[in-house]
Amino acid sequence: MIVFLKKVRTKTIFSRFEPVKVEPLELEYLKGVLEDINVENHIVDELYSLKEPKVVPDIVVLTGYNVSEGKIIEEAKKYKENFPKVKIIIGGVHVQLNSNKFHKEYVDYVFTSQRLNSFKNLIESIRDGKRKAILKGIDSNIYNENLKKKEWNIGENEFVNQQEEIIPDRTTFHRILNKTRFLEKRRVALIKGSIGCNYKCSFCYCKELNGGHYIPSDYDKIAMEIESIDSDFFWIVDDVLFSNRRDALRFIDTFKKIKLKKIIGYLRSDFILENLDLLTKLKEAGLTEVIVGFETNNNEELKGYEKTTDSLDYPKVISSLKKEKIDLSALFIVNPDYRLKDFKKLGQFIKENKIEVFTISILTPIRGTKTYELLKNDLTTKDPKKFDFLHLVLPSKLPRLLFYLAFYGLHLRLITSKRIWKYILKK
Ligand code: B12
Repeated sequence: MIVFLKKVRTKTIFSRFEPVKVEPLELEYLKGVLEDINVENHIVDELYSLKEPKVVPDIVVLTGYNVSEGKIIEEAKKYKENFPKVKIIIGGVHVQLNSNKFHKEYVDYVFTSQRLNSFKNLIESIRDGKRKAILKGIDSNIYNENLKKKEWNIGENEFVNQQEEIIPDRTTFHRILNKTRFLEKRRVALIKGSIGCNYKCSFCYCKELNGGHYIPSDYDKIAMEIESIDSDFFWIVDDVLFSNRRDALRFIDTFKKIKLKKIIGYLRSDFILENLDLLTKLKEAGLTEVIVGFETNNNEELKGYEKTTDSLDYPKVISSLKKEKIDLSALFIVNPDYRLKDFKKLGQFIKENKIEVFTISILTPIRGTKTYELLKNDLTTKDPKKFDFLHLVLPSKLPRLLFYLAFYGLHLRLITSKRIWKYILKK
């Protein structure tokens, strides 16, 4: 049996510059599952020119983010036309909460669950010719003898309630290692520790995943995984690296015991402020860069986002990170309601606090979130490709052209950043 594991990517304005280029870790997890049960498999990813071999696949697994929704469906159709006997499986974070968009005649299975053991069970049942009509966490397109046609059977909801003992297969990573980057930082591996998120920001998609069930990281497991990978930087992509002081202390304890590693991770500003005394120890334990979702310097907007942070704390957070020489990537959101004075206020904040590296997103309701439910009737487009955080998908107060000018104008400061220049020169 031969399985293709394919990440369907869509070029966005962001990905054209490719400031961040990393391994398709979700496919490496699926590869890990297949290697364990001795199933031949091939990762296909055009970003790294990993082409599919010239063989007939028995199963094609497709994954991709919201922007690739249309492209995933097109790919499924193309594969089914080229190889009529192939089974098409679709999964991944976008699919998990938007399964009905993929209920097409040329698709066979759609994963609403992220449980890797369910993936293993499905592959084994296809391989062994066992037909299970309805599987937990999987919608299946099955032939109905009475109706004489295929119909979609919706699988029961399924959540992951404890860490699964599955290790990603990093052969692909080691092939593409020298092409990976996080801005000026080269040779960057991804690490996933926790599942879901235990904060409740209204715009965020991640907290909705896994049915809202949060499973914390096991730092010993992460450290062991990191020690087995040949890389210079390790980006732990969990929504928050630590949600409380105890977690941070456990992290310091674990990472002090292993050879120093350079870690990039997400932290909240309130956590940093409440634990300023730990920053030196965190730096010594390997924390090299933190990504902080500040979102906005306007407390009214923060309240609307249910972010539960206070923008008056932000300057202290930024200066404390600088003092410890921990790099910062600051994340901001601009609202389509913004007038020129709001853009100016944000620009001033970035300048006054000397923020060297930042990204600014245009508030984009992602299907599956609370913000989406609130604003879905106001959307000006339904084209998935436009939901890349860099397009207006809601009506703006300013004329659109002026909005975009102000939005891109805010980014001009980035050309004064040493880190950005390092990235450009290295590229
Ligand atoms: C790193 C990252 C990236 C990297 C790419 C990472 C990669 N793996 O290739 C970069 C920086 C390039 C990127 C870009 C974008 N990203 Co991004 N990214 C992330 C981030 C931080 C981590 C993703 C990751 O690699 N996780 C590690 C893997 C292993 O975890 P996982 O995907 O959850 O997979 C697990 C399970 O879900 C399951 N699983 C996954 N796939 C499948 C498939 C099957 C069949 C099965 C059974 C199971 C399964 O198994 C895995 C192991 O547990 C997430 C936020 C987050 N904290 O998760 C956002 C996130 C995935 N990105 C998002 C978005 C929107 C984008 C962009 C479109 C926009 C943008 N400006 O960021 C672009 C466009 C990319 C493109 N051209 O297609 C959204 C996706 C929303 C959605 N509905 O699709 C997220 C959730 C952020 C958010 N809160 O909105 N991203």
